[in-house]
Amino acid sequence: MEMKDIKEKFLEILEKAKNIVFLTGAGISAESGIKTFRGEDGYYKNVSVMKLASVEGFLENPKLVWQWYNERQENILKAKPNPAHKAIAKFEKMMEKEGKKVYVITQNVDDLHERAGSNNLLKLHGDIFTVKCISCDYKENRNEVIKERNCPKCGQLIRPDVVWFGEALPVGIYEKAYQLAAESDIFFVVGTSAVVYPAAYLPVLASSSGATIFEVNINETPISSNAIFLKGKAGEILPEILNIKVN
Ligand code: BJW
Repeated sequence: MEMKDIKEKFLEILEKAKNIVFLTGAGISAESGIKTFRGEDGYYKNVSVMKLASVEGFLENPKLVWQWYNERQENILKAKPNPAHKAIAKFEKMMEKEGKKVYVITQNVDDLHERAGSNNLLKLHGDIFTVKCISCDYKENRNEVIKERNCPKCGQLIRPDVVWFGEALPVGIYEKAYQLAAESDIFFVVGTSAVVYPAAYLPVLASSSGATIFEVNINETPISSNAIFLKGKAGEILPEILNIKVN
């Protein structure tokens, strides 16, 4: 389908739509200079996923895992929201005036959607600037490179408050995401390889509940055959399809 025809179809569906949901992944932040996980230049290219993103990996080598998170925190602090984050945030405000709701469900632990101005945001995999104790209930959020390694309450190790493999998503967050997907009329899948569950289940659920799926990615994914696929960079495609001017 040509971009012109896709835009027409989008506008036609949008007219009747009440709930529009965006599921985003690492690819949406790539144009802000943040690496993805599974790409050619991705974080998991040289080091095993389980060494960096599992409790077992962390307990085996907390120094290595913390070094990775500190580098990422530093990089995110320097990064700025790109036209894709901005277009979604502007679209939310624009749709609000028409009585429509726009939600973002992100797998990203960066804060670029917040900084772009998205308000209805669910973070499935946690937040890189929050730390928690592996033993007690200590938790703290600080927008900086967090260098402490031990809990000020009990002295045990502290870790990033993110969701690693084998861990449950934050309480109530998946349930809310599930509900939003089931109630969506339009469901955008942006910059995710759609291989990590349960996030990858959301577009499937949305589609089986009757939503139209639009996917924006530089490569096809397991979702593509079931979606209107827009091949290209999120920062270029989203402003165009949403018809939003961003600076
Ligand atoms: C562009 C672009 C541009 C580039 N424009 N596009 C069902 C089936 C099979 C397995 C499972 C299942 N259910 C559960 C599992 C196990 C597991 C899993 O999914 N495994 C599969 C990988 C096989 N899932 C879990 O373990 C989850 N937990 C769980 O299920 O718990 C159950 C439980 C219940 C109750 C009690 C206890 C347990 C947790 C998953 C956690 C994932 N965590 C990570 C790390 C988060 C912290 C951090 O950031 O450090 O999340 S892994 C990593 O992958 C990160 C990401 O959020 C996630 C997804 O990656 P994403 O965003 O898709 O990035 P990439 O790199 O993969 O893709 C980037 C894409 O962008 C590509 O497609 C590019 O083409 C594209 N792109 N530039 C547009 N400019």
